[in-house]
Amino acid sequence: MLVTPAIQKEIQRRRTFAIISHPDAGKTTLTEKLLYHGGVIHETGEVKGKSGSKAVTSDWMELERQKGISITSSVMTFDYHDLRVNLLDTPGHKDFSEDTYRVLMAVDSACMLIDVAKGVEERTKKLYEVCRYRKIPIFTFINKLDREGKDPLALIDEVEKTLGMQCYPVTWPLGIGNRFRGIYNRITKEIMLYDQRREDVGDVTVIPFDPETQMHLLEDYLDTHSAQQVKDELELIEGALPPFDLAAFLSGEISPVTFGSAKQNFGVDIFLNFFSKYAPGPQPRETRDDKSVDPLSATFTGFVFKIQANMDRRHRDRIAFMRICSGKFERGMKVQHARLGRELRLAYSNQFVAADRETVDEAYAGDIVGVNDTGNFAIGDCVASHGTVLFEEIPKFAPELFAKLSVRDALKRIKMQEAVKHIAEEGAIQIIIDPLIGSQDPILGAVGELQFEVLVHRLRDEYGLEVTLNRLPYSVARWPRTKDGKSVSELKGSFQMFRDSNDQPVLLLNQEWDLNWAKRENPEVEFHTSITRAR
Ligand SMILES: Nc1nc2c(ncn2[C@@H]2O[C@H](COP(=O)(O)OP(=O)(O)OP(=O)(O)O)[C@@H](O)[C@H]2O)c(=O)[nH]1
Ligand SMILES: [Mg+2]
Repeated sequence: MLVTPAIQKEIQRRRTFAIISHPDAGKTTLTEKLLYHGGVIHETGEVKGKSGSKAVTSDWMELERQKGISITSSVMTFDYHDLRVNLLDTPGHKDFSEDTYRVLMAVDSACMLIDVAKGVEERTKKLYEVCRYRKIPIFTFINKLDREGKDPLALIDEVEKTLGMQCYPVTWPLGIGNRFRGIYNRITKEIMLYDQRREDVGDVTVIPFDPETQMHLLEDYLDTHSAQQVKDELELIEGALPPFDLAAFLSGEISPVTFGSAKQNFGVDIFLNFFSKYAPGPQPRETRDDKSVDPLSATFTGFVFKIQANMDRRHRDRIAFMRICSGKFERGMKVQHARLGRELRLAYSNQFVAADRETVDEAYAGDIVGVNDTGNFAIGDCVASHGTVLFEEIPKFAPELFAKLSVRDALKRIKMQEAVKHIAEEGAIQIIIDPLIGSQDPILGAVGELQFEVLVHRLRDEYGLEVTLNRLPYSVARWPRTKDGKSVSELKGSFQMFRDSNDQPVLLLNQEWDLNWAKRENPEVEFHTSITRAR
């Protein structure tokens, strides 16, 4: 059964997307400018701003502000014309990439940022591969045009060759760095003139421009060399490019490219307008039994892709971020929780702009709602208003760094254990227990160094705990399983077994070499890099 036409209309106006890239390309800066255009904020804070300037909205966590990098993904909802946009700003640093990968499970499209001077960087490449694998359509935004960088044609060529994806330039830059004079919008056949001194973002001079007959106009705005270069470039792309192929975009084969400067809020509105015209609405979701859930289905379904503790520290809250996959969400509704196998009432639900929240009474497929949680939800959990639904599993990375924590004030040990458990539920660190020692002194596993740094900082900042981290020599974690998926708690070859937070046996080893040995000794056992949270 499908939803009513009114609900259908709501679902179809949802656009949910993530901004992804290598660190520092300008994702958070672009996010801010998009929020500005969406009317959510009226003044944009400078990233890594000087003291006194307004802090960035989507980097709301204390440590993000100190370091000037994004540590955790952040959800922002705003209206733009007829659309309800759910935007997810993701961290670029590889130590937080698990968070970014999870976000990519929850979106229908992505905007990939490229720094004009740096081109396609390593993390961007990895994230692109995830999008490609999941067939997520990708917009490309080439950022920092106000700085010197690569020639646009060379960049397009680099994107096409390194990523193996075709580009469709929607706009074209007129000059770069000191010679940056504006952007030509190929769709509307207009030039937007760039003036760094302009007071208001709306203060942009727009002139109609037809490259077929008006190339001479370029000389009015650009120096002779740049004018000639742009002429040559435009002749080339106008002659060689077929019209925009929407189907090829939606299947992830071609990417529309816009140029701009997020910092100067230039070219951002062109991207947003193009996005609102072509970004796909909520897409069907695959389930574990190879079925597909139609977003317009009358049954409400959703899954949790992110958990965040202490967004509101005073209340020590815990928010489970849920992507709605089908139907309509109503606050207070009862849902079937697949992992727990029981009914649950979703009593408190919020919609977010970074850390600011508003109670939400209704939401629709495509939306992301933050449900206040008292411990019922784990990442990957699925809910449905009727029956049981299990969506694809969310990948979990094997930790590669291990440590133990000690707290200076011995009386605060219990408090520390609770705090660590709280933060571990977000999925950034994993708790592993040595059965001989017990749960009072756990081993912590992380994928990257920065996660440990964040943990120590948050324990101090959010819980008032001064802790010391003592690194352990392990570097490999594997979950031993039989061929038919049952856990194995004893291995041949005198290996010590640990237990994870779901009480599953896990093997910790110092190096890959030890793993090879374990495999040789136990040929009938499979050594998994991760297991699902669901028991
Ligand atoms: N000149 C110039 N600087 C920019 C532009 N966009 C962003 N920046 C600067 O680049 C730096 C990084 O910007 P962020 O927005 O924090 O980058 P990010 O991609 O969110 O970084 P992570 O979240 O840590 O991966 C900041 O100093 C910004 O001010 C731009 O268009 N021009
Ligand atoms: Mg950022």
